[in-house]
Amino acid sequence: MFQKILIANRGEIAVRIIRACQELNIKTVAVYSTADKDALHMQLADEAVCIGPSKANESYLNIHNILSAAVLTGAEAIHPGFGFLSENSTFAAMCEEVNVAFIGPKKEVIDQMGNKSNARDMMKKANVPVVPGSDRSITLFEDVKKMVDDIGLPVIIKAVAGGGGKGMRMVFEEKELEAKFLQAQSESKAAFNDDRMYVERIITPAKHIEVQILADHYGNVIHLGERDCSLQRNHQKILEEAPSPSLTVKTRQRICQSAVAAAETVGYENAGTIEFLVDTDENFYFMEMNTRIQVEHPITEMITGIDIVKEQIKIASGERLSVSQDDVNLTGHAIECRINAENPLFNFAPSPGNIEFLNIPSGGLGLRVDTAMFAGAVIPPFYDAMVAKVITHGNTRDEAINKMNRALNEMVIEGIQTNLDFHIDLLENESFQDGKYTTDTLTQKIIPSWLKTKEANG
Ligand code: MV4
Repeated sequence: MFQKILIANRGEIAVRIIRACQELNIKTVAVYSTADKDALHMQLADEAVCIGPSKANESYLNIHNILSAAVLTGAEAIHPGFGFLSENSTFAAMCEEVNVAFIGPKKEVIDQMGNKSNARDMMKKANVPVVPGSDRSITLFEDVKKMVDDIGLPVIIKAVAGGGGKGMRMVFEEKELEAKFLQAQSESKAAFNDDRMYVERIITPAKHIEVQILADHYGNVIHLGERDCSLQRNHQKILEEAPSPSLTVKTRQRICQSAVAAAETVGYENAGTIEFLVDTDENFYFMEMNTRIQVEHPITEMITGIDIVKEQIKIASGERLSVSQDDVNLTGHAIECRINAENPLFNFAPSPGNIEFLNIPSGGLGLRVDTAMFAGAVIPPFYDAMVAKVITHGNTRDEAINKMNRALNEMVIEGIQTNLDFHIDLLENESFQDGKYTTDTLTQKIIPSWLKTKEANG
C-alpha cells in the first residue's frame, strides 16, 4: 500500500479523498491555489503545497507544479478527483514518467474513451447497444448530409473530443442542418482543437442511467448498480438517485451486465462509469464512459456499503478487488442533492462569497453531507459552484425523500445565495415524486413551473 498520496484537487472531493486516506493510514499532500490558502482540504491534509494563483489554468491544471509538489514531498501516488486533470492522459503519462502512480485507468484507455466516436466503435464490438449513427468521424458537411439521408431526422451532432454536451447540437429540420453542424464543429475546434464530429439518431424522451464499475489489475470487473442522473440543467446534474425509480429489475440487470462487458472489452482498471440513454420502452444505448470518480459516487456507496475511493486507492496499489459481484448487495434507496452557490431566481447565476453562518445537518440514521464549507470559509469565484452534497439513504425511496426533506430544512447557509430552497421544492414536485422524469423534465417542466410560483408569491 502507498504511504503518501497527493490529492490534485480542491473542495469537497479533495476532503473526501483525504478522509479515505486517513482511514487507510496513508499520509496526504494537498495542493492549493492562492485563492484556497485557508481552504479545508489544505488544513486537513498532513502537508500542503501552493501550486499557483487563483486561475485553475495556472494552479489545479498546472501539471508541472503538481508533479513538482508530488516529487518534492515524496508522494507515491496522485488522486486526481474529478474535473481538472482527472481525464487528462498527458497528465497520467507524466505521472508515470516521474514514477508516481496515477489513481485511475491506463492512459491509453483514457484516450480510447475520450475519443467518443472510438468509444462507440469499441462498444459495438463488445455487443453493447449504441445509438444508430455514423461509424466513423466526419469533418465535412457533405458527409453529414449523406448520413442524415440515411438515418433520417432528427439527429444529434456530437464532437469526437466532446462529452458533457460541449460541441453538441440537436437538429430537427433539414434547413438548419448545415448551420448547426458548422456551429458544433467550430465549438469543438475552439474547445478541444479537434474538428472531428459524429452523428446519432436522437433518443428522446430518455433517461440518463449510469453504471458504476470497479476493476482491478487482474481482470476482475464488477458493477455496483446504476444511478438515475436524468435531472440536469445545462449538463449539470442537480439531483441523483440510486437505484433508478423507473427501471424494471430485468432492464437493470441487462444494463449492468452490458456495462461490465464494456469495461472488460476496453481493459478497464480502477473506478469508472458507463453512461446510457434509456428510452420509454427501456431500450438502452451506450452514451459515453467516464474514466474517473464521479460527483455522485456517494449514492452508490450508500446502497452498497462499499467505499469507492478506498477501492480506487487499493486497486492502484495493486490489490485485488475486496469484493466479488456476489458480495455486492444493493440495499435500499439513496438520493443526492447538489447544493450550489448560485441564485436560481437569477438564471442560476453563480454566487460566490463568504460563509457567514452555517448549519450542516449531521444527525440521524442514513444521512451524509460531503462539503468543504465551514463557518468563515470563502467560496472563491474561480471554480465550480457546487459547495455541498447532501446524501440520504432509506429502506425505500419515500424514506430517502422524507429524510432529505428533513435534512435540507435543517440546513442553513448564510452569506451566499444557494439552490437549497429550490431543492426543497423539487422534492415535492409531482414530476420528481412519480420517478418518471427524463433528461428534459427539469428544464422543460420543473424549473418553469417553479419560477411561476415564485413570481406569484413575490
Ligand atoms: C444524446 C441525447 C439524445 N440522443 N444522444 C448530453 C451530454 C452528452 N453526454 C450526450 N448527451 C445527450 N446525448 C442521443 N443520441 C441526449 C443528450 C442529452 C442529455 C443526456 C443526458 C442528460 C441530459 C441531457 C440533456 C440534453 C441532451
